[in-house]
Amino acid sequence: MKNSFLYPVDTCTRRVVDISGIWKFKVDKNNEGRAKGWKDGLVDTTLMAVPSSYNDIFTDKDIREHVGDVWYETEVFIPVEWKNFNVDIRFGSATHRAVVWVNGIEVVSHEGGYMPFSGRLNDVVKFGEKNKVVVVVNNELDYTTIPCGTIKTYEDGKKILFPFFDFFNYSGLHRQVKLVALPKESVYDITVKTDIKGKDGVIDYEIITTGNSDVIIDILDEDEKVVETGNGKKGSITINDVNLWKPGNAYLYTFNVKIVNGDTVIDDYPLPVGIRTVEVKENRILINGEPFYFKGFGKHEDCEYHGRGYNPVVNLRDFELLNWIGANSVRTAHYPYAEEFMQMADRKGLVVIDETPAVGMFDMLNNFIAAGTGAGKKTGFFDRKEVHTKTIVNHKDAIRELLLRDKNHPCVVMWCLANEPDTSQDASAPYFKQIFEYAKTLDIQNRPMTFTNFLMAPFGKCKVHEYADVILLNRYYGWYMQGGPELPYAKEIFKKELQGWASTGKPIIISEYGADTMSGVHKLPSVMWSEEYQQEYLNAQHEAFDSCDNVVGEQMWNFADFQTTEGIMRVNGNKKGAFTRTRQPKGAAYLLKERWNNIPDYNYKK
Ligand code: GCB
Repeated sequence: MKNSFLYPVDTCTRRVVDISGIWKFKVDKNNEGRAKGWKDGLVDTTLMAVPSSYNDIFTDKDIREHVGDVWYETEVFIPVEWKNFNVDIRFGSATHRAVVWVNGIEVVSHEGGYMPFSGRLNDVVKFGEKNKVVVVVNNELDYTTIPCGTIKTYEDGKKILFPFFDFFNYSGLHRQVKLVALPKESVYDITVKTDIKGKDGVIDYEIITTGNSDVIIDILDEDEKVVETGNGKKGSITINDVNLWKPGNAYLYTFNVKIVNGDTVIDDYPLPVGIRTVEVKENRILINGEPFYFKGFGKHEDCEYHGRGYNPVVNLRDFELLNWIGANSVRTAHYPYAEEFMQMADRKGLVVIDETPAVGMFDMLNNFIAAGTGAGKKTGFFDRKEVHTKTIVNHKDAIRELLLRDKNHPCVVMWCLANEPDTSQDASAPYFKQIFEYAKTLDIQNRPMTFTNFLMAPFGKCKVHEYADVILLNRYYGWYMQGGPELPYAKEIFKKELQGWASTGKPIIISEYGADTMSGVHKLPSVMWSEEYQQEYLNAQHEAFDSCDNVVGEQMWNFADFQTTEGIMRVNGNKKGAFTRTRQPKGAAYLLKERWNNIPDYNYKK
């Protein structure tokens, strides 16, 4: 069996040791490490923090912008008493791909930068001794990878990466690395689906184990009292007088699975479960049967020095700010976030639209060059053959892994399968027909599935929206178009487009709207980039949303300022944050707080 996607936890049958920390590090400047056997051990190394992006730690621009392989090494002690366990090394993520060797032997490789993966160590480690772990991480992107980008190679061999997306291509070991000791017969996967029947809650479940011993289940409440029990690998358990998982008011039960042989416990795994329902009914999204209104942000995993590396302090600060501002939801733009983020969202009752890393399915670079030089015509991402043969395979893998990892989180109420693909192209339709059909087979909870539509495929031009259960719009009327003195007209144009989308009868969420704003720049009367303009812009957008009954949510872009590739459109990053990169409020944060405190979670639009 491959990777179990269950989050590693210590129980009476399992052991987890976090081996993150300071590791040895080496940038493979001449791309020679694989041929020269660096897998056996690195020489002339420097130091690196794990987890973190490696980009913003050094003062050397060549390392920050490095395209290709970087190498990591550490030593791990494997206790003798683990001989009777299955011993795995588990990476929370490696962006965008990695190969792992232990004592010179390959134990696992993984494609895709935002998912956990693990390799089995039993046959390659010395028990009771130290063992050498070497990892190569590669950050190259092309038209077939998820996300997408392209590389330009200069004559001297230097590679420059051009991501087809608007965030810095942070790379490295971004999440914790752990050793996991599992019993030989263990719980491999759990899938739950919850329902509400009057005052009771129902959990339908399916469990996969690696053996044939009996399985029993205890359902514990938040006081750790057993409230229900069950047995068998598949079944249904009813909880009387259930406490529901509600936005802003989460209640989590523990679905505790034990593999037993008589009185002996072979394995023990606790899964947090929240009882809630999600459905789309006409132009509304119902959570626990009531029409929900999404208030919040598109976010990023981004902060100074750590880059995209998981940082528990920033994670907690972000939850504090989301609570302060009255947000009830976020979209994990533009990739799956750390498992610890999802766990916190479950605990805090934050509603999540969970996004794959399928971003950049738009031929930005070629179209930009064509526009600048007048040469050539628009090239279409979906006109490329390899997109329909290779990209689609990687895209499906990314969806499959995301659903495996996040399927049981009560916070996840919707799957966003791609951000701003070029759906103005005819050739995008058959591609996404396949993507949606595939994704629909994976979620037994049958949650709504969608993608974000971009402004170059407006109503009437988009070829893909029919497959989406909910329309997600990223719109910048008043910023990228009709900005400054045209703002009053921008609003009216937006209202008109919304009426078009409303005619589909589907619910609409404005999944991005925002204006770049330099914190501390004030101007009366306003000009673009000033704090005053950001607030006027937001008021205009909100008026448009309130004019359309089908709009059931607003997620401002972005929660905080974030780092991007350098260029003439960005001043040390994207500045559309309601908060600065160091998580302090701009004036707009107070405006949003005021508005969102006056919008109820439920039944905003009757
Ligand atoms: C978008 C993208 C997002 C960008 C944003 C912007 O539509 O989805 O990644 O950062 O626009 O600020 O331009």
